[in-house]
Amino acid sequence: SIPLTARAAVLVDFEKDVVIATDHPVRQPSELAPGECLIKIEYAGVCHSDLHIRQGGWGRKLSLPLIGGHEGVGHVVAIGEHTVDSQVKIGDRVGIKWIANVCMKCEMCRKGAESSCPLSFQRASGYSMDGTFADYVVSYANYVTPIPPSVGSAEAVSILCAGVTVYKALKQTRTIVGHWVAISGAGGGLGHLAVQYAVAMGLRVLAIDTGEEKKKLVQSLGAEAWVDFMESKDLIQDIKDATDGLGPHAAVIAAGSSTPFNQAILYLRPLGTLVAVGMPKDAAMNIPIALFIGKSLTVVGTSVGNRQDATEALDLVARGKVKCHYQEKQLQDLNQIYTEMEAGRIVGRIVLKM
Ligand code: 8ID
Ligand code: ZN
Repeated sequence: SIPLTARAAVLVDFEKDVVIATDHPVRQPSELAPGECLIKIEYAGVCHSDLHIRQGGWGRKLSLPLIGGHEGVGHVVAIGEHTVDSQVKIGDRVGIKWIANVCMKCEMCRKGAESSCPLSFQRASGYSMDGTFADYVVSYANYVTPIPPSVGSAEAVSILCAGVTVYKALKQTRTIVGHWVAISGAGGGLGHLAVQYAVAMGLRVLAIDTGEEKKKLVQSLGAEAWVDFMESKDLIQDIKDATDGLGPHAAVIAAGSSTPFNQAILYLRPLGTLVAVGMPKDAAMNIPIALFIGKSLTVVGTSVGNRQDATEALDLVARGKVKCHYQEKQLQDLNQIYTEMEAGRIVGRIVLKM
């Protein structure tokens, strides 16, 4: 049976910690609209985007109170009456992604660019609707992601944002086997998964981040070269030196700061591609136009991925090519986790066991 209230981490004020409520109302099965489903969350991953949102960094027009979180795995416990052609049934284990739902009808959706569906921006988990930092979450029966039976929920959860995002980003690097790709933010949640997807794609990885622990992690995951952005005296030269003197063929920037974007323009090999993933607030890319043209660079922005990208990203986990390195915490630790994340002290990902 579904309880009337349960736990949820509620953002009520951008200036304050989130409130860990124990008596948050749970939408009852009879209250679900057609197409909606109720999911009992087992694990929720903590993404830096949640922190940007929590701090009001992506705008303060969001309607509060808001429950954050957009990586979730749990079981379907109810489906709205009159839901047609539901892709899931009660008891199924499914994942919740950043995009909670799209229209499936517009030009972008028809092209598979679901993250660019104008509707999807109104239906983002933990942003424009309540997200996964709760025992129970309402989502959409035809948009949740089935989790492969062989993948544990804790291993799967961060693939639903971090994994799918970097997998899709790497697909847009215009690289082939043997090319160098720089992963900036390589020791973080997105970055450490990017290193593994890149290796699985046959790319040579140059990892950029800071600190011994992150260095050890990315090297264990197959990064061939490492540059510490805090210690390097000449980051551009060090990166070029590590990649045949010419610089990497592509760079995936998965750090929430503008500096690494601007550096990539300088160190990329001619004909190189910069794939922008990190979303620092109020930041702009500084691209010297003559250099951009002279090197014939490409700059690509990318936002999460579509349902097929999510399925493929999970499949690579099921096949043992990619493994999320996570630390398990509790919902009540969320404020402390945000403090650690802000300080850049988290290696890999943090997942909350609900
Ligand atoms: O769809 C998208 N585009 C998408 C999806 C999900 C997340 C974008 N994001 C964005 C987040 O909003 C955030 O801005 O990607 C960024 C990274 O998210 P994350 O992986 O969840 O953050 P993290 O775990 O804190 O890792 C960030 C890493 O970047 C390093 C830090 O040391 C940390 O390990 N870093 C920083 I901050 N500055 C750096 C620099 N100058 C840097 N690494 C290299 N060079
Ligand atoms: Zn995310």
